[in-house]
Amino acid sequence: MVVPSTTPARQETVTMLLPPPCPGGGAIPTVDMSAPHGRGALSRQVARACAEQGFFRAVNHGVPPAGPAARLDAATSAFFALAAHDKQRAGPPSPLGYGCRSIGFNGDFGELEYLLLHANPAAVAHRASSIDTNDPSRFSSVVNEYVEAVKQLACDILDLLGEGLGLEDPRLFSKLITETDSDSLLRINHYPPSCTVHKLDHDDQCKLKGVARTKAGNGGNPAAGGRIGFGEHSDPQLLSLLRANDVDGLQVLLPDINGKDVWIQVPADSSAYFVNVGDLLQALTNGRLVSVRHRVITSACRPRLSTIYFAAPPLHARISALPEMVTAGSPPRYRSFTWAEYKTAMYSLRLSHSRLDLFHVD
Ligand code: GA4
Repeated sequence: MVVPSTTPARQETVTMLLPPPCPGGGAIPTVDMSAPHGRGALSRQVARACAEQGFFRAVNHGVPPAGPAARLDAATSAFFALAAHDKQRAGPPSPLGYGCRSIGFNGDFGELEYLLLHANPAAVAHRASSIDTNDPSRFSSVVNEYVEAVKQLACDILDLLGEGLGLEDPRLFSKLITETDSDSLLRINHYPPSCTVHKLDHDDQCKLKGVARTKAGNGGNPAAGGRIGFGEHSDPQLLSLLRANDVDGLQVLLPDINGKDVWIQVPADSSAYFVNVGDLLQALTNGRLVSVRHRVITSACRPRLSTIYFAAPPLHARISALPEMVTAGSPPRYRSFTWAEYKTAMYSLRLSHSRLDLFHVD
């Protein structure tokens, strides 16, 4: 038994106090990317979902489930099934690489293990030899193929957003992520089964000295809100595209009909992509689009596997409100910053910090 330290004990208390999430199917917009009512209607729908919820479920998105996505799931599942010491060859995350429980550099923890990769092919090739020692080039090509497919979908969504918002250059957002030096990431999260019976297996798996554990957790008791897989946060980048297996866990913070923010449970759908607006889109649109807060609470007896593509600009990209988004009644809300500057701020802060507030014009 590992002796718990103070941080997770506090996390556990928080978990126990979480109000139960609302069942969410109805509150989450679903966007049919096959444009059954034409491109104009689709672009308006995408822009509306990103402005009102900062989140939507994309269906009929054109990324085939059996191709790159299935190959990536097989490769990453094989990696997570390795013994702890084999996985630790690809860690610790600094910030990229393999991580177990520890998130970021400032004392955040979650009940998960993960791979965090730069989405650019040279970086993937560099990292692959510590992830798949038998066939690193196969691992690289599986990741690169997936990144190409999901990046295409991200570009389509960003172009629709540009059109829906009536930007002078509707492709402005997508151009930021197609630059060769774009700083996009791919994250694969593996949440172990959360019911009591499986919990000790995962404690053994991590074997990280000094990493705090809860004595008994809350046993994945859904009435107590489950355990925190990945704590509350917004994504810092432009847009995130998440795909997961059929195990629930994702929750988003959305306003109810009275405007009060409530946690909504996102029903699992392995055939869909879940799209999050990130902090940078909120800044570029001067707050018209909202960066949604979300978290993962695990309570299932099956592992949850999720893959998230974080679409980001190059480090030197300057982020300031687009002229179309600034009016006399809506002056610039945030001061201009580069993505590199924003990243420095984000790595110095806890996961749940509303970091865009630091750039708010008073
Ligand atoms: C949240 C979104 C992405 O998962 C991530 C995370 C990053 C990390 O895990 O290294 C951060 C977090 C995320 C924001 C605040 C900092 C940095 C952990 C953390 C505490 C990869 C990202 O880009 O920002």
